[in-house]
Amino acid sequence: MSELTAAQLRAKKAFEEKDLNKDGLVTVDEFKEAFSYLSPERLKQLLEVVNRNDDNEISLDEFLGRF
Ligand SMILES: [Ca+2]
Ligand SMILES: [Ca+2]
Repeated sequence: MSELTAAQLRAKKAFEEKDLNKDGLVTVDEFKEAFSYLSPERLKQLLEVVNRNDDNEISLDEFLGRF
């Protein structure tokens, strides 16, 4: 991976906080846990944007792609 910008580094930190079991992937369940304050519809929309390859996990690359 190329050099990360400051914003990406912050995002990486946020990603690692959401990755509860520290396996390097944020599963849909972990994602829902992290964004439990969002409504179910909003969560679903956000997931569709972030999880671009439509598996049930969000990789760091997918997460950083948002920034
Ligand atoms: Ca995980
Ligand atoms: Ca994915």
